[in-house]
Amino acid sequence: MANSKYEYVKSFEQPDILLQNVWIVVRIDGRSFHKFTTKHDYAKPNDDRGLSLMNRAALEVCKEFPDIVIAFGESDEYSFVLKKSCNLFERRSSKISSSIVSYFTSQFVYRWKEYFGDHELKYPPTFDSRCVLYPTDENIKDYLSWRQADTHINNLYNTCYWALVLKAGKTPIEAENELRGTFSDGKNEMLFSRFNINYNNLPAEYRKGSVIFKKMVQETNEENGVTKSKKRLIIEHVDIISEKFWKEYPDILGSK
Ligand code: DGT
Ligand code: MG
Ligand code: MG
Ligand code: MG
Ligand code: MG
Repeated sequence: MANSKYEYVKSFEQPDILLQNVWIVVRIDGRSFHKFTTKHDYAKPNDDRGLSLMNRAALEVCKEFPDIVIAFGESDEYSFVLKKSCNLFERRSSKISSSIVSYFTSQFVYRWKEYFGDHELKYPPTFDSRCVLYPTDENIKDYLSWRQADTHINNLYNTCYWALVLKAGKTPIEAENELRGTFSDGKNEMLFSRFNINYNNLPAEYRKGSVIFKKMVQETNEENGVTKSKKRLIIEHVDIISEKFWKEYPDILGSK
């Protein structure tokens, strides 16, 4: 029914088209995951099932939205970088961020059993999301470096905190007090001398988070033996702060 008397209400909608030709980051983050991870008995400080489920949901998002050139995840958050030329939903901000977070959340719930088995999902989790724009390659690399530096800082702190609480029998307050004002060196030393933990030997996933991107891989057809190079989505726990990564994979930011 065209032109009903109600149609004027459409004009109340505010446009939210994102600027052209800039990187779009959609960052999603678990809502009240302090509570969610506690209620679901996540291992402290890192739960491999939880991290793998986050990675799987993010991988499915990358498959569903091919404009994503790289994604970075840690803890209860994931950042998806959409290419500058992306024209998904005519670059409408809320449509992009809501579609991505909705798909991520449904994948998280849909695949819960694959990672947690009989450990029941007790209530439906929520994730929030937002779009942030970064104009230059430098800006987007700095954004990703910011998240990866955050992963390291939080993981080092959390590893010390939980060693003090779970292994040294400290109360949460005592552990917090002991860590207040300490620097990286002191925390590394504490882990090594008191808990026999060499921080650098902890899994890279805990220290560096997870990076999803498309990589050229050689694949051999089993039937005819022909080898072809194909672009495949992969998850690696690599350093993206140093230039080495960006030099090794120039296509990520260079892709048109
Ligand atoms: P928000 O985001 O403001 O709604 O509140 P939260 O509670 O989600 O806080 P946030 O996002 O700053 O921090 C993530 C929380 O999730 C933090 O309490 C630690 C927890 N978390 C994430 N991954 C793990 C894990 O693998 N194991 C455990 N034990 N906790 C985790
Ligand atoms: Mg959260
Ligand atoms: Mg928060
Ligand atoms: Mg978070
Ligand atoms: Mg519709």
